[in-house]
Amino acid sequence: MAQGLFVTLEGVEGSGKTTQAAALAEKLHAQGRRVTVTHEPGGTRAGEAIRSIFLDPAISLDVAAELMLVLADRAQHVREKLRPAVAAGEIVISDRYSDSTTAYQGYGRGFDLRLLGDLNRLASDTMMPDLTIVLDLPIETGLERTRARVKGAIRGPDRFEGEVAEFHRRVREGFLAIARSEPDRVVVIKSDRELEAVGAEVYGAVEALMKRRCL
Ligand code: Z5A
Repeated sequence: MAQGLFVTLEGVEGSGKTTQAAALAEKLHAQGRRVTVTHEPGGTRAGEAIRSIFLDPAISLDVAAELMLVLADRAQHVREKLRPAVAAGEIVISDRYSDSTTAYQGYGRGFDLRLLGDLNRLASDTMMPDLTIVLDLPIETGLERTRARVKGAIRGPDRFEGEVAEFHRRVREGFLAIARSEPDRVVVIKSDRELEAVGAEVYGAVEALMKRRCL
């Protein structure tokens, strides 16, 4: 059976990853393709349990413990879900993956980037995305979008939504630095635009990859 594809969506919060992952999956489904949409942290039963601790600001977590949780989540996600689905020929779309660890725990929290590279390789079993799309926008726009959502919801801000603007700025810069260092894998798409315009570019990037792979 032909190998599938592994596509990740990355970016600061409120950049539109979840919305664009769903829209992309719908377009691919409509073509009769087999698609799995998943996310980190989460995506497996163990991952969802980890996610609830990871995001809960009422649970005190040292930054090293935060890092270990997200790596444990990825180790399970890769082996239980991502690798089997790609091996079965599916197009797998993950809302966040290892670049989020580099951006949040590396650029945001200050962990050594080389150490994170080693830990990411261990957790991901060296599984890298075929394509990563970084949805980029000013952090103020992303935070406004998520604050509007928090206002209308029962829950308050999660661990990261409560961080200072400077943290989110470093994270955004981290994603852009990753894109500069790996231009063959990572595409940056401006996401402070109409949903449909962003969606068309996201689909265009995936379509170009499918053509290159003759899928
Ligand atoms: N994290 C980490 O630290 N290390 C790691 O290794 C990993 C993760 C894997 C997960 O939070 C947190 O975990 C994340 C990093 C950390 N925290 N932060 N920050 P999450 O999964 O709960 O949330 P998120 O990943 O940050 O996603 P989000 O806040 O839900 O944002 P999004 O998925 O990018 O955006 P969205 O949900 O599609 O859209 C947000 C709102 O904007 C929504 O109301 C949309 O309708 C609206 N939207 C979307 N696009 C548009 C456009 N184009 N125009 C107008 N409005 C729009």
